[in-house]
Order: sequence, then structure tokens, then C-alpha cells
Amino acid sequence: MREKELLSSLNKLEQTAAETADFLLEKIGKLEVEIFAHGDADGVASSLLLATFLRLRDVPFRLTFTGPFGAKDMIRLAESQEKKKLMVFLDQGGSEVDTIQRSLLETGHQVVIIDHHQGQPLTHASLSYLNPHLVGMDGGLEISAAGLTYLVVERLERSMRRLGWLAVVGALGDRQEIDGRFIGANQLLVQRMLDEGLVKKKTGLRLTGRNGSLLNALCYSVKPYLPGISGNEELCLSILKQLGLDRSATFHQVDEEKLLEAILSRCPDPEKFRKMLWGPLYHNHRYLHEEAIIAQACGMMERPAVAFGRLAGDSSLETLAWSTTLEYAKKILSALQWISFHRDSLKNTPVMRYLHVPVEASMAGELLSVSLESGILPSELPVIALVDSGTQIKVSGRVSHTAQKRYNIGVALSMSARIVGGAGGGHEAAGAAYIPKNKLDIFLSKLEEFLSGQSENRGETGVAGEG
Ligand SMILES: [Mn+2]
Repeated sequence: MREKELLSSLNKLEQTAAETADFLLEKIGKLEVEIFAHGDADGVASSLLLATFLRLRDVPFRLTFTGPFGAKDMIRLAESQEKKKLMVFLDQGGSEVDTIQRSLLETGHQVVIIDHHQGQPLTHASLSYLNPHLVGMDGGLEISAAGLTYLVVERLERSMRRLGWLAVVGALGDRQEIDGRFIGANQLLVQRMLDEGLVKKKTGLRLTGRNGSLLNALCYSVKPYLPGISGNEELCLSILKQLGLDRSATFHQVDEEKLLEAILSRCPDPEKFRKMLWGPLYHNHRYLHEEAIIAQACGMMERPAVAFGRLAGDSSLETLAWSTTLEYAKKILSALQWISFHRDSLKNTPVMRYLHVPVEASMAGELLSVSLESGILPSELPVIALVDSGTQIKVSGRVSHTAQKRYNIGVALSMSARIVGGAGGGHEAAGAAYIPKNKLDIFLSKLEEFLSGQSENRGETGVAGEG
């Protein structure tokens, strides 16, 4: 996109953000504030931006990390309220505006939705709904919920700008940086922060764990996952040995370029991994790609509060956040190994592939993303993971960046889930749903139908992304 068009689309977004800012400002003194944020890196970064703003204004609030509610839980939420409140949904809500209307708006609550997932438009006197899709922007790639929340609070409080780096953490957590580049509103926001010196940028090795042992950083690397290296301590030690180092070596002892070459010399597809490993590093007091990975890992391990505390600067959480990240990496690595061994359980249809995976529901989406990025799963069709979760099945879907822009997995999941009494949503390239277990077959056949309809209508242009 040209600079001019970019600026005008950001302007449009900022106008809508200004309306949300006004709405928020008008309500916060009068109503109790209840925040529901998605428990991933983006949701946590969004909630920290809003929470910091509310603290500055001495406004008390309650913050809960949750996934999308679904109709039943939303009704329960509405029924459990003794007072009328200001309910704020961060990094979620877009896929369930109709439910929010029926259970919250029509029972007298005020609602703010700040979300970049695809959703239906809704206008209501008691609602402020900020969603880039509604102003013609691709929320999956061009801006995160943290970026949107930043646009809102920065308008109301200039000092919030020093927390602009949280918008970068949200975008990185949602994989909105493609081949080392941001696009759309992200690109402009990041450029502004660089110009103002609020964030710095250098080029270097994009491994996580710069403050810890080099062996751990290599051995537990899942973003990127290094085939043959991640999870293989022996090989990691031999890479260190090649550089004249032992297991006690730290990041600071090594020349990053030499380390890169040593890693690549052991990689099956060095040119592909060079692009994944070497690139821009945004930083201020911390490295933002690391912050995003750690926050995402804590979220996936169902410890979003740890991610929140760490991002808020609580240094007592350093050890717990990092050990949670390693725990998460171990789980992902063993799940990847499981997938590698069970590749024949992958079911193929002309428009998608799907498989049941034995992981926690919260990890399924990340597992698919890593499997596609690293080539463990073939990437030219949408891939669906099915995870048993009580009486329901959690469904995660991903479309690889390298796949053609023929599918909108968020819409396909949302529509097929709805038909079987479930709920779902997401972006073009990443989505999730919960469905009743006994309706799986109908769900899968509907999903296949929607995806083939999309692939016929959309032809073969463009490149898909993920958020
Ligand atoms: Mn998000």
C-alpha cells in the first residue's frame, strides 16, 4: 500500500478510535468497569494499556482473562450482574456482537468492544465498537487489539505513549510481522515510535532467552522451531562446541552472526531459516519479540496474569514467566514430535486437512502455527486441529502465509460452528471454534462446504496472513 493510502486508512481508524475514547471517557466516572480480555499476548498487552490508563485516572476496574464467551456464558454473565456496568471486551467480542446485544445491551449495560477479529457491524446507543474490519482494514494483518487499544488511550492521555511498545508486543504475539515487516497501521505506528525514539530497532538473531543460557535458547526454540535442533540437547551442545563454548555459555558471550551460521550449518533448509532467524529486533528496555513470545507462552499455559505482571514490570515474576515459557516450549516440542509421528492420521479433503491432537485446548492454535511455519505440516491447504475439551471439541484453524488467499478460515469456522450450535470466529488466516462433540461430523462437512465455496469465489490471487 502507498504511504498516502496508508495514512488515510490510519486516519479513518483513528477517527473511530476517537469515538471510542470519548465514549469511554464519558462512562468511566459513572459506572463500574469490567474488562474481559483474551488471555494471549495481544489480549494481555491490550488489557495492560487500558488498565494503566484507568489507574492514571483513579478508576477502579475488574479484569478477567477469558476466551470468547459463547451465548450461554454471556447470558449467565448478564444475569449475574447486580448493577449496570461498563463492560469492555478486548481482543474479543467481534465474533459475538449479536450475543452481546441480546444479553448485555438489551439489559441496560454499556459496552465497549475493541477487537480486530472479523465481526458483524452493530450500532447501538450503549455500544462503542472499534474494529478495523469495519473501516476496510484487515485486522488480521494490519493491526492488533493492543494497537487499537493504544490508539484509544493515547488520545486520552499523552503519557500513555511511552507504553506504545505494548502495541508492538500485541502485533508480534499475533504474528502480524511477515518476513520481518509490518504492514498497514502497524507499519505506521511502529515508524512513529521509532521516529520518536520510544522504540529502537536493530538487526540480529531472533532467538528467545537472551538473558539466560544459550543452550536453553537453542534447545527450546519454538518461534522459530528449528528442525533437528529444537529439543535436541546433544546437537545444541555440539553447536556450542563448534563455537568454542560449553553448556554454561550465555548469549552475551557469543557473536550473533557466528552463532547464526553455526545454527544454519545444521538446518535442513538454511535459506528459509536464515530469514526466520535473522531480522529486525525491536527493543527498548527489553526485546519486544521476546516479550511477545513469553507473554504468549504464559497465556497458552493459562497464566495470563503472569504475562500481565511481567509486562507491567514486576521483576519478581521474571523467573516464573521464563520457566513457564520453557514448560510451554517442552509441551509444544513434544506435541510437534507427536504430529511428526502421526502424520498419517492427518485426514485430507480437497480444501482442508484435519487431525485430532492430544494437547490442551489453549495450545492447539499455536501448535498449528508452528507446525506450518516449520514445514512439519504441509501448508498449501487450511489445517484444522481438533481437541477434546469435556463435552465440546475445540477447533483451531490456520491458513499458512504461503497459501494463496483463497480462504477465510475465521468466517468458515464461525458459520459452520453456528450451524451445530457452537460458536467461533477469527481472522482470514487464523480462527477457532467450540462445538458440541456429538456434532463433529456435521460440523466438518459444513466446514468443507464453506471452504470450497470460498476457494471457488476467491480465485487465486494474493497472499494470506495470520493474526
Ligand atoms: Mn489479537
